[in-house]
Amino acid sequence: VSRLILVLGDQLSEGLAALKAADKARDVVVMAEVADEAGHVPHHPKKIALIFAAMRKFAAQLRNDGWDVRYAKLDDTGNAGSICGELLRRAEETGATEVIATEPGEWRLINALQHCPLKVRMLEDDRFIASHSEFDNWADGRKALRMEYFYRDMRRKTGLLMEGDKPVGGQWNYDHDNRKPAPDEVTHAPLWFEPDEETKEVLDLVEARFADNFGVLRPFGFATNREQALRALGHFVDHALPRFGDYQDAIQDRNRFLYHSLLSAYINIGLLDVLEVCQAVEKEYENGDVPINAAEGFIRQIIGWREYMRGIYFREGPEYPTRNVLKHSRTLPALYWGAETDMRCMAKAVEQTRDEAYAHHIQRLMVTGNFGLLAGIDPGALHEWYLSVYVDAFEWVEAPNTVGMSQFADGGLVASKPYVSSGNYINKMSDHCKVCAYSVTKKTGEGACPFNLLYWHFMDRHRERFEGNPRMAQMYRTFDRMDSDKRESVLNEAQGFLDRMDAGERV
Ligand code: FAD
Ligand code: DLZ
Repeated sequence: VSRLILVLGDQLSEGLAALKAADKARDVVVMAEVADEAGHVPHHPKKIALIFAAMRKFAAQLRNDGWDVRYAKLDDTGNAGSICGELLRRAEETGATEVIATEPGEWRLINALQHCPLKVRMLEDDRFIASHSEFDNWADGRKALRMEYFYRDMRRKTGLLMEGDKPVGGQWNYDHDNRKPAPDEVTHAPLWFEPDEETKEVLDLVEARFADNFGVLRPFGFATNREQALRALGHFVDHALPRFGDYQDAIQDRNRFLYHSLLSAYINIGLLDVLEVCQAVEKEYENGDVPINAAEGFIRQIIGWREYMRGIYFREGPEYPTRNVLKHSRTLPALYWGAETDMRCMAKAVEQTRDEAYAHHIQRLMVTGNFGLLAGIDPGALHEWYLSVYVDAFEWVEAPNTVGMSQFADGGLVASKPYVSSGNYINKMSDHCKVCAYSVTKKTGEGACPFNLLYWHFMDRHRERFEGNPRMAQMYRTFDRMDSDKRESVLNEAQGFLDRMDAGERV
């Protein structure tokens, strides 16, 4: 009797655990575009298009390799609408009673598979450097789960940028070199791909079915198969990597991508393997083509942050995305969905999110994330927003970044202090403020930058929790040194801004 081998839309890797455990001669691969997955949050149309196009091409490749693949397109008659429903349909069709799955990257879907009335064997997803038990062994008994120490273990485990048991160059981390504002001239552009016939068919489907979702579908240029993703990797290491480190934290008004790789979606859906990506970067360093701060900075994001986030998500369990220790409850303002705003940094970050389904890390953390935290927006609403609008968003990586790193809603498990800043940080790292309707140098009064006002509002709201944090004590001293009239007017103006925003006025 054949078994069903489930391959999800972010499991498009030839070496997937379920495929490795299968028998090509008798087992049947099940892949399905389903309304449940495409509709549980309002995904950006580009994200849906990428996943469907890449799924179709991966299915064709598996068939070419001799697999029996049962593939359901979204508009096929008989499409059961959910992953479990599709498995049941294929079980009936083939007589199979057993499913081999690779653990999904979201508790919701793990739960759905566990409750599916078929025998489901769920294998650990081994497309990561650290297994669940390795992460737990590292975490057990530690008071603080700091990424940096986990990262060093991952360097030792992979041997990446190591000389014996020592980090190359003598330091583990070169982040202090990675904080330059963007140069005037950015010559690099990411590699895009012209949609082929198969991708065009998907674009038409997505246009017809998801027209109301936030986000611009065309032009669509993402890589949709492994060969293209490998070309995107090659393009990045050849052209952008040398300057990746220097400008990693920079934001530029007229350039959406700077020297970022745009590889996250390809890695997350399985078109690229984490080790192959990191080894390609390491090789450039060894050849003398890129500086250590670029190579180390990039590799840290992947074997450090990415692996660490996954560890946290699975260790903390299904309730993690609902955490809200700061009890923030503000409704997500319409400006996150493109309503006009005079805050240039917010307008530009949301505009490019709508157009590209992409914003780089500092935009997500220090612009839209920072604003959400300062304004006290419900972290659950922000979580749903980030999960919806980015092409690379899957809950295992998105939730710890949003709920933990960006919103401090886990109480400091991921971040040792909240990532909040006034307009000053945005002014230092970007050129938005030069063309903003607000004045970043004004702390109060007409035209004062809302980040300046909200920063003190946040600090004041959460004094009890953060005053004792040594990394924040200095800011409380600064606040307390202001004369009381000024303190009062900052807080009143911040409240006025929030009231206007809540009332739906343009802010
Ligand atoms: P680069 O800047 O070129 O970085 C290289 C690679 O490092 C990325 O491709 C990615 O694989 C990895 N990486 C970098 N930072 C992180 C990080 N903090 N966590 C995990 N991996 C990282 N990343 C996602 O992949 N999916 C998400 O849903 C996601 N949501 C986020 C939400 C918030 C609020 C924040 C602050 C960050 C989020 N990130 C997420 C992390 C990061 O912003 C993206 O990985 C990055 O912007 C992707 O663009 P890139 O490929 O050009 O990255
Ligand atoms: C994100 C997504 C979307 C939009 N659609 C599908 C789909 O139709 N079929 C599928 O197998 N997977 C899809 N995915 C990816 C899943 O939602 C993903 O596997 C889970 O969120 C776990 O990471």
